[in-house]
Amino acid sequence: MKLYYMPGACPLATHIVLEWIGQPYEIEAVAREKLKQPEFLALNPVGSVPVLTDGDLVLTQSAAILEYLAEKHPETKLLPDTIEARAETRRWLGFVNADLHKTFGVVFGKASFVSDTSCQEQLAAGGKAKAAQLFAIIDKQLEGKEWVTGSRSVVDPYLYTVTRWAHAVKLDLSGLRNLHAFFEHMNADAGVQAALKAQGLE
Ligand SMILES: N[C@@H](CCC(=O)N[C@@H](CS)C(=O)NCC(=O)O)C(=O)O
Repeated sequence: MKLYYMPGACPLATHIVLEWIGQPYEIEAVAREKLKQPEFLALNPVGSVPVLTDGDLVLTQSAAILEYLAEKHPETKLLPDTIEARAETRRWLGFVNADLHKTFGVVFGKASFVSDTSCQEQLAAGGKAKAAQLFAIIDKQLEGKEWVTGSRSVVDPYLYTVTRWAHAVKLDLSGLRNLHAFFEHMNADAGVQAALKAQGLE
């Protein structure tokens, strides 16, 4: 099994899950300029990471990859047993992937949406404001919980990854004490620390 990644980007969530699984795997860093070159586009026509290969399987899209790993390793219990609990996990996976992550796509990728630099700044500011609203929602969900859904799941490393981005863009998360506690608890996790170290992010 091999994970293609860029340090600190969304594949960090998959990387943490691979650590939690505890089976051998490989990683390969992809330079940003290589993403849109034919060799990498043959793996992922979108030209983005993560890509996970497992034998003949070439899988893209974080949510699909995370669910694949959880289903391949049911012993990790990263997806729960009942259909109701799995639906709840997918709800929060969708929230992090399609709402939070996508909003950061606007902040980090502002230049790909508009060429005018003042419009880019406006777009990034709007994205950050939207992200702050979304973090407030997940902070509420984390009330009284160590993990987003109450038990450890594929959602947690993904939320951890996007929370790192929030810190990188100096998003004001003060007051979101549940999110802060979650972040500290993830920072102390051995699998998280191993993935950060492997990506040169300690
Ligand atoms: N929908 C994809 C989005 C992947 C994505 O946005 N990857 C980013 C890193 S977090 C990337 O490779 N960006 C480079 C680019 O799109 O040029 C997923 O959920 O995996």
